[in-house]
Formats: sequence, C-alpha cells, structure tokens
Amino acid sequence: KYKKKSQYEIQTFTNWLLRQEQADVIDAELTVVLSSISLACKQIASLVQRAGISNLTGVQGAVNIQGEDQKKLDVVSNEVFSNCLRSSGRTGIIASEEEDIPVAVEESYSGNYIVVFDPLDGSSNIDAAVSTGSIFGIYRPNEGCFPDLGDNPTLDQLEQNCVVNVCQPGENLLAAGYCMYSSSVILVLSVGQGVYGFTLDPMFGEFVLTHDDVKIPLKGKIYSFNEGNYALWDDKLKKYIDDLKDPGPSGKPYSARYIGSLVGDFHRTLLYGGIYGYPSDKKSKNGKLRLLYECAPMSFLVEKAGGKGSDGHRRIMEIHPEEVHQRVPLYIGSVQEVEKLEKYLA
Ligand code: AHM
Ligand code: MG
Repeated sequence: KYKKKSQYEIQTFTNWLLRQEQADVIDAELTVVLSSISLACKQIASLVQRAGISNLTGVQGAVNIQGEDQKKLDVVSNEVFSNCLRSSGRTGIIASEEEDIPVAVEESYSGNYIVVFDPLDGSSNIDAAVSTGSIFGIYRPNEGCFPDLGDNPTLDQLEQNCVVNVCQPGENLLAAGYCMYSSSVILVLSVGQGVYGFTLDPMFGEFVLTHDDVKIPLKGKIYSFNEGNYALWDDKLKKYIDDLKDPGPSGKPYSARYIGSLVGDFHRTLLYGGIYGYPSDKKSKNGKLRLLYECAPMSFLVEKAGGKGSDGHRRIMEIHPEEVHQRVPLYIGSVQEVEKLEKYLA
C-alpha cells in the first residue's frame, strides 16, 4: 500500500496507474485507455461546471434510442468520451448509452479493448446544478468473436460483430469505474483488486489519491429508492420498504436519501453503507437502469469493495446481456442490506 512520506507528497492518478502497470496488474494498453478516460472526465467536469455560463443547459431536441430526450450536455459528453477513447488508439469497440449501436473504432487508430459507458448519467439534474457522473466498464474482445468476415463484410455483419463483442456479462469486466461531478469531482475505479478514489485537485488539474482501498460497511441505515413509484411496486418490495421505515424497538427507522443520479446515490452508499434500488414496476418490468453500462460496472465496484449487486434474485455480474441497452432491476450496497431485500423478494 502507498504510504505518505511528507505532507507535499501526493499520489496522482497517473502515478498510480504506472505503479499498477509496473506490478503487472494492468498492461500498457489498458493504462493508456484508463488515462484517456480520466482526461474525458476532466473535460466533462469542466463542461458541467460551466454549463449555465456556456449555454449548455436544456435539451438538444433529439431523442436517443431509448426514447429519452437528450440534453445538450448528454450529446457533448458523449462526443468528448468517444473522442478521448478513439484518440487513445487502444480501443477497438465503444458502446455508449447515447449511441444506438456499438461502433468499431477506425482501424488505423484501433486497439483491442472494448469500452462501454454512460457519458453523463443523471443528466436530468444538470439544469439545477445537482450531481451527475460518468460510468464506464472495460472488456477484452469476446473470445472467438472476431470471425473472419472476408474482404468485404456487409454493414450488418460488422454491426453484429460489435454487438457480440460488447454483450458480455459483468464477470468478464477487467476494470470499471465512475467519475462523480459534485461538490468535488471524484474518479472511483477498480482494475480488479480493491477500489480506489481520486479527487480532482482544481488547483493543478490532477486526480489525486484520496480514497485508498475503499470497503463498503457491512450494513447501513440509509435506503435510496424513488418512492414516487411505490404504488407501482410489487407487494413484497412494498413490505420491505415499510419495514425499513418502521422505527421498531430502537425507535430509529432507516433514513431516505435519493438524488436521482445513480453515481451520486451509489457513491454515498459505497462510503456510508445502506442500499440503493431501482426496481421493476408495473410500468417497466425490467426497471430503468441499463445492465451493460450502469448496473454491471457498479456491481463490479461494489463487489470489489465487499458489497453486493443483485437483480433481487441473482448476482448482476452473472447476467449475460442479450442486447446492448438491456434494462435490469438493480439492488446494490451493503451485504446485509442486499441479502435482507433478497429474502423479502424470494
Ligand atoms: P439517465 O441515464 O437517462 O440519466 O437515467 C439514469 C438515472 C440514474 O442516474 C438514476 O438513478 C435514475 O435515472 C433516476 O431515475 P428516476 O428519475 O426514475 O428516479
Ligand atoms: Mg444513464
């Protein structure tokens, strides 16, 4: 573990990455991909902070593949993220919440890694200057999934090839993380061993290690659900939430906290413990959140920090996506809280 020697000695994200590479935890190519992601996050942080000044609030006027109104910043952040990954020269295929289908990076720039991301999650919060975040996950190409497509592959074949490579279960993730744009800008990631957090120092524009080997508390006293949907929930889930609110003999019910921004709500859950949930309901039978670039990366992180990510019945990490934008119910947080919920839903 890194030990601070003097008050002026800091560990930047770049140094940390190089140490991981030296220790053979990640290879040189992944180091470049992660460093290009940190650059994208810095750029998006600055766009988010200046949104009200540079006329970047409000909607773009387009609707994405999932039928959601795109905010101006959704579109810009997607471009920033994609450009940083392309110009790293180490990414083969990218899939984003804001793109209909995954796309292959032009061959001359291309590398091997597959990156899935939500460039600006929780963007409904932007116009009120409330927390948002970017989420990402990194995979190797699916084994045997670069079939020989011949000299003149059709567009359909190429598209299908990208989809097959991207649709992998969370268990195959090599690295995942998020960057939260809030009162501080914090990049949290795992490359397979432990979870580390880096805070952007606005004085010199570098991410600095501030959260060393994060572990989520075994239990917590906070629940984070959009309770406006209560009437649409299954009775078993209603009972679970009712019981959390019952003060019981201790006289202390759970506290409710809900930002409506997965990254912010997850970050708090990771540090303080408790449970975050986005259930299925009568309107949306698979909930709202997307498996590939929201639920799987967060589940990878929570497991590396000693917590659990579940769809109510099984590990999110084991679910094989059939489609890029597939949705799944998500319950994530402290082991004891998620296990309790699974018992109620059983
Ligand atoms: P988005 O990807 O379109 O921003 O939607 C995802 C967001 C999450 O950040 C958040 O957890 C959830 O939607 C909130 O949804 P709701 O407003 O239904 O509570
Ligand atoms: Mg999202």
